[in-house]
Amino acid sequence: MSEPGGQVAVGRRVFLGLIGLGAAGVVLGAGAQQKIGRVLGSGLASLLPGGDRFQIYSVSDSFPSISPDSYRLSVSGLVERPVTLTLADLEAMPSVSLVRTFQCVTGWRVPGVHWQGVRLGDVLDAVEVKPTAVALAFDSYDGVDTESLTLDQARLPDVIIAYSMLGGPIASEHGGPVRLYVAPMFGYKSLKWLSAIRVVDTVEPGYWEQNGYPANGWLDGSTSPRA
Ligand SMILES: Nc1nc2c(c(=O)[nH]1)N[C@H]1C(S)=C(S)[C@@H](COP(=O)(O)O)O[C@H]1N2
Ligand SMILES: [Mo]
Repeated sequence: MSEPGGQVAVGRRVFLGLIGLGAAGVVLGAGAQQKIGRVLGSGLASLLPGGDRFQIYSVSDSFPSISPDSYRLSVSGLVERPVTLTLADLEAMPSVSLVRTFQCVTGWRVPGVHWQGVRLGDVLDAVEVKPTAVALAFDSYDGVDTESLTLDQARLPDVIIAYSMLGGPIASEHGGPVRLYVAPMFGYKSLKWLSAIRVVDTVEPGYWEQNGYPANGWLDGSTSPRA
């Protein structure tokens, strides 16, 4: 069904899980809801069986299946020492654990989710960000979704490159083996199947931002660059 680095086709049953979503919006107005509907309509969202009640999102019509051994994270751009990190490289760095409520902007939430990973700030320190850098642009192995953070946001202690979620390795459908977890912001900032971090000189609005979500997606509703 899947090979390392390959794509898993998502079946019709999963796609049909999208239908519950239209009624779920609570935070954004009708205009934004329509835009989001269009976004999700071109992809899928689903409630998969299991007790955690996460909805599995992918804006592409399939999702990547990446083996832990073949996983690579490229860190490049305005840095002194660009690197390509393996999962083992990440696991060898100091780790942080978080337990937080995960919140999608459409209204569903999952309390008490355990996460483990590496502070994004620690990775930035390791590659040495150049003085002209302002923001980060993130890419996904799905080839479609992208995200952004300002450097200040990226250095918050609860913004992590996660390799563990829900008490174990991150499942493929949740963006494993490695995803972003931006704890102080809504779920769309937590890019799955993280492939690359580019250090850039301007905020590049990500996929969801181009479709109506605020770039600064703080859980308290603030849309200012700072919390
Ligand atoms: N690559 C990728 N990352 C993504 C998304 C996506 O569609 N593709 N959806 C985002 C949204 S809107 C949410 S709420 C969370 C959902 O995480 P889950 O799919 O693990 O439940 O992933 C975020 N990261
Ligand atoms: Mo979301």
